[in-house]
Amino acid sequence: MITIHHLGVSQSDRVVWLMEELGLPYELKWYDRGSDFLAPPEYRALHPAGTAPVITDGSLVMAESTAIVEYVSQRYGEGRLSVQPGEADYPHYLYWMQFNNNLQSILFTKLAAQSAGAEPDADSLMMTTTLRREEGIYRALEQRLGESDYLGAPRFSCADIMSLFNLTSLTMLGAREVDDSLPNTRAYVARVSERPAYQKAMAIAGPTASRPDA
Ligand SMILES: N[C@@H](CCC(=O)N[C@@H](CS)C(=O)NCC(=O)O)C(=O)O
Repeated sequence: MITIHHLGVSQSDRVVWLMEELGLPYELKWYDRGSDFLAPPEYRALHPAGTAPVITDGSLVMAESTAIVEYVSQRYGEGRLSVQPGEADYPHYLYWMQFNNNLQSILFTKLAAQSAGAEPDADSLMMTTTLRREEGIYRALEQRLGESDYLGAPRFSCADIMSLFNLTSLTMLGAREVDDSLPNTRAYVARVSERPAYQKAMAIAGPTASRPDA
């Protein structure tokens, strides 16, 4: 059985969501963040990358949520929530499976520049590029969701599981709020958040959940 090593208030909640969508059994092992809000030493010891999520599956220890989600979907979910190469929307699926890391690299570049003293609208090459990329990625999101109810295909897929955290919880860390300026994205967040498996997963492991034995 897969063990999800869940770090509180983190994007490892998407692996719980995936398992609930697929109706697969899993064990949840909960780790609280330290007072510095970072992963505790026992979490960082799980995998050399030291990031959440991590899953274990027998002797396999796996990090990086894009890889984990596709691995579980293909190996245990018969690819039901993946988009297959023969499907028309396959290129969209590949693109939107990268949205998570794409957006977070832009966000963290911006936050790093700001914490080094740069003004949000400073006229430096790094800030100009970062702000342009940030604007571009939300423009791409709005355009895609104007054409399709879901990101990776006309139906719900792993690309949606990968992306929602960035439009909800990540705003706590400075990501753009999904407000009236992003109407298609706003409607999408409302639509996807209604899914029973999402609501169940967030009750178990979402940002306001606490460890079951607490
Ligand atoms: N690209 C990675 C990002 C992982 C990541 O940044 N995880 C955060 C939690 S949301 C983390 O490990 N934070 C704790 C720390 O760095 O100490 C993935 O999708 O798995």
